[in-house]
Amino acid sequence: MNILEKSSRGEETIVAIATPLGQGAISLIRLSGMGAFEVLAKTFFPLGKKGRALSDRTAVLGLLRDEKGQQVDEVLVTVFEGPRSYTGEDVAEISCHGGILVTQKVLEALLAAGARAANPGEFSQRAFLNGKMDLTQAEAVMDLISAQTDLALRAASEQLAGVLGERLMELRAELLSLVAQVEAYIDFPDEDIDPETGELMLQRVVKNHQVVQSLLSTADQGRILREGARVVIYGAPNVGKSSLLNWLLGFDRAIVSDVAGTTRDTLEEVINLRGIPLRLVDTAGVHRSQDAIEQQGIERTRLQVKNADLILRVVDGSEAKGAEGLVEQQEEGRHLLILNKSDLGQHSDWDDDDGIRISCTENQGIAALEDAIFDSLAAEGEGWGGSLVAINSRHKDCLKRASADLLAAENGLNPAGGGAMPEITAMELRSALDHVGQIVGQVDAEEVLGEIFSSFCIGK
Ligand SMILES: Nc1nc2c(ncn2[C@@H]2O[C@H](COP(=O)(O)OP(=O)(O)OP(=O)(O)O)[C@@H](O)[C@H]2O)c(=O)[nH]1
Ligand SMILES: [Mg+2]
Repeated sequence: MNILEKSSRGEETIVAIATPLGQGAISLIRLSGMGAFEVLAKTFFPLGKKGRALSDRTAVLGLLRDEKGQQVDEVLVTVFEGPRSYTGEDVAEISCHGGILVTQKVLEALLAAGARAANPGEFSQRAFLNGKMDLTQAEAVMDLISAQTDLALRAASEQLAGVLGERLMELRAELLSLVAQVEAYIDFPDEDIDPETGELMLQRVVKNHQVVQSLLSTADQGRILREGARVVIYGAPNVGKSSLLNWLLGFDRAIVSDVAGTTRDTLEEVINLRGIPLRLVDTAGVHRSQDAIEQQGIERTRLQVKNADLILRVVDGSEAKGAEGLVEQQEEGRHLLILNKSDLGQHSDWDDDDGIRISCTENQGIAALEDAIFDSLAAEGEGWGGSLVAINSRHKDCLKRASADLLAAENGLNPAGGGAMPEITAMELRSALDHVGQIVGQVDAEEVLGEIFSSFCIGK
């Protein structure tokens, strides 16, 4: 059958330029919807043998004409018959020459032929609605596009392959069977859950709660891969903080001098450390200062330290402890002690400290430092090596709610709590089930969908 003759089945057909706007070898324009082939038939005229038919998944060369019959470009068209396509609908991909104007003209011709301009993310939204992918996979498409480092890319491709979705579906299946088990009791109002069964149920709830917790523990890792880890270089004046920033960056970004108080403002640069994006922040040295400008700088340092994923606490290892006059700040979270200026020898005060010994001027210790940063940013017990499940903030929010539901169910089922009311436990488990379902998109909450897909780029 010639696909161009296939009749429309009434779905709105969307069109968008799928490649970035700019000059290039080719641009790709994508059409999707039950009327996609009809729109194509009005605008695309295959070259070559007379009456050449377009067939599924075969590229065909032809001319694209506007509504007046004017030739716009010579293009290559590939059609994908639904449901075997990205969106699950009939899809046509038109490759034209990669000029800004010519691409725009092709788009206009397709719009004039009856297609509508797609909204951001609408192709992926349709793919989700047509069951081609779950929500975590659809989100992974965007992560994949915006990935800046190898590890971020790997995490996104694993999520796109459905690794996270599968874990969540298993969790959901478990919860569903638990709900069924508890609800069976509701049908017999006179019966309480007997202690033995109650104990078994409690164990199952606890097990599922652990799965939720372990997924939640990947949230930081996910944020770090998507947005970069905030690594703040912190310490007294003159210990070599700016030297360390320059050294890790590979060029002289910050001013280095032997005058204490050289850095006054915070300074941020992004580097790729073995696949992890790092937002490295150099700060003003912290000490007691009477200088008003320096005090402002120190205040900024404090704010940076507060929001850090990792603090690199730099000291001059050749000097006695405390000689630097560092005013310690209550440091929360992870930090690494770095003993700089190892080329000048080590003061005996530091002999018992575990810190990483480096010399910025002599290029010593960088590998050990990178190892330590890399390891300390990995999720606890997970590391960066294995499967890279890394949830995003939306997943985290849903999982937190599920976790609270499961905790409530646990308390209800706990014999110490005086026996469970099956109705309440069932309700709590159902709520947990809903929250897990929202992550993969098993619950239809339209606002959630709208919010997710509107952050996509057009044509995706
Ligand atoms: N010998 C030696 N000197 C170093 C080393 N690292 C830095 N220095 C010197 O220490 C001095 C201070 O370095 P900076 O990097 O400006 O120190 P800072 O911690 O940023 O100082 P402030 O910005 O004033 O807080 C400079 O003269 C550097 O050349 C090192 O590993 N060995
Ligand atoms: Mg400095």
